[in-house]
Amino acid sequence: AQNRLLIKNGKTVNENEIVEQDVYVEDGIIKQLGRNLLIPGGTRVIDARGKYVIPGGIDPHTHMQFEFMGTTSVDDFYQGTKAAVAGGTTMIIDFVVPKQGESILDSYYAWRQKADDKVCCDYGLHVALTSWNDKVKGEMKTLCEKHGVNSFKMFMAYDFYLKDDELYGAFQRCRELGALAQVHAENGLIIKKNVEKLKAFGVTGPEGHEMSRPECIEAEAVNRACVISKQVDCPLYVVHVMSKSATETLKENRDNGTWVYGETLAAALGTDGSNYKHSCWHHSAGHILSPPLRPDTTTPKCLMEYLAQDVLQLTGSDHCTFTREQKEMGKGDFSKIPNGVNGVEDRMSVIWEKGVHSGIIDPCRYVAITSTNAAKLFNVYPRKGCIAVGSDADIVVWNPSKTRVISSKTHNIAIDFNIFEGMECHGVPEYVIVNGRVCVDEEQLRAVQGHGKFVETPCWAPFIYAPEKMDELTAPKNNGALNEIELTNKLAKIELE
Ligand code: DUC
Ligand code: ZN
Ligand code: ZN
Ligand code: ZN
Repeated sequence: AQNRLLIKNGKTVNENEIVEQDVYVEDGIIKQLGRNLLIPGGTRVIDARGKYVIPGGIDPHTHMQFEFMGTTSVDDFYQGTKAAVAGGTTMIIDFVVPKQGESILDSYYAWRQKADDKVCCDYGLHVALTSWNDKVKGEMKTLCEKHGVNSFKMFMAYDFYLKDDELYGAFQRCRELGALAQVHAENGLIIKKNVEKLKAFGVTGPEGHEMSRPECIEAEAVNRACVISKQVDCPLYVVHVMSKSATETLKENRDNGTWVYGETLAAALGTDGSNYKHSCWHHSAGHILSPPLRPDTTTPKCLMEYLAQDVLQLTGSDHCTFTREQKEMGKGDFSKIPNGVNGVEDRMSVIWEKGVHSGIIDPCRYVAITSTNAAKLFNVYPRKGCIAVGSDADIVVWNPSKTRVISSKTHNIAIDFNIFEGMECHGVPEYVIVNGRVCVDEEQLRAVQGHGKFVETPCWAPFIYAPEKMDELTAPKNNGALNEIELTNKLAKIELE
């Protein structure tokens, strides 16, 4: 009876409550919750006594087999999702990143082709806008209406960044379509200048990376994106918030009426910028991602506290893996070190360790920031992101009293390095159930290539996450944005005077 499963004696955790109850699964769906359930004979029973039964992790930020900075990230959709499952993540949302000028629709199809037959768990897609024109505008509509895409990412750094007027147009289009605008927030223009300056000064090593992109460069871009989104009145999602000042900027804008969500990364919570000073070149280069880890070593704890306070709402991995050899493309020029780190496998453990085990968040908040909030914001809730009757059986039996040590010797990803090397993590995913199938069984990985499928993420998600914003849809409140009512009033006043 592969298709029937009873998880007994555990504590189910949702964002709002912990309940001692059993979970009965049939044909990939949660069918019953409670004690003393009536179950057909031949059902497999998993004993979860003393363990938490949590919704499978949703990683809203990955880059599998991504062509970037002259090379391709090595975890493909098979190995990357296999590793995800090993770590207790049962859905990823990857980024389609079209070449500049390429049709975003064609690029989307290409991503589907890369992923569909390979994925071990369900996946969704965001689409990046690397150019801005009428064709892109038209294809955005098609992606939203026909292909289950509800989020578009704009880079403010890298060669393919959008300029402010283009961001404005893209945000406006997102607003029209009910999609979520996402930004990679760093000031690309200033980074370029800084790289030139540092090189002229003779800085070539990995330490130059963070020096060229300090916190203020991130905070400035967060502010600019917030200001534009407020003027356009569209919801905004800042991916990979990596610093205190960027978070504070985000908070300040939200407090002033900007509709903005913030995601931070397992990397930012589990490690820090002191690694760029490591004597081993490969070690430093291995930690390079953008925005970078921060030299202020109190940052990880601070970001966790921001997650606890709902200043930040979600956690991703930005999983984008390059081997030592690939990183060597930047030997002698830090700006050519491919940007990216691991995280899809270890995110759940790292956040449990740094968040729950260290007493900053409780298991409910843990579920919210690793799963529920992503499900809500990308509109797959309550199908995913909770333990509820009718939901997909994406479930993790989490044993909080076991520990494991993260190591590249035992990890399931394709690189010969792990940014969390040596970290002892309390909390182990003992069973990981993906669409009703036991894919980690007593800690043994049994992921199945092609078991996952593409999951459509329909539009209007941000409005569903924040129902009070529904009003604004029909009658925009004036949050400081220049709107027609405001303008008419102002002009009328001028005429009277
Ligand atoms: N940052 C990274 O470090 N890697 C992939 C893309 C990005 O924005
Ligand atoms: Zn990014
Ligand atoms: Zn070395
Ligand atoms: Zn990314």
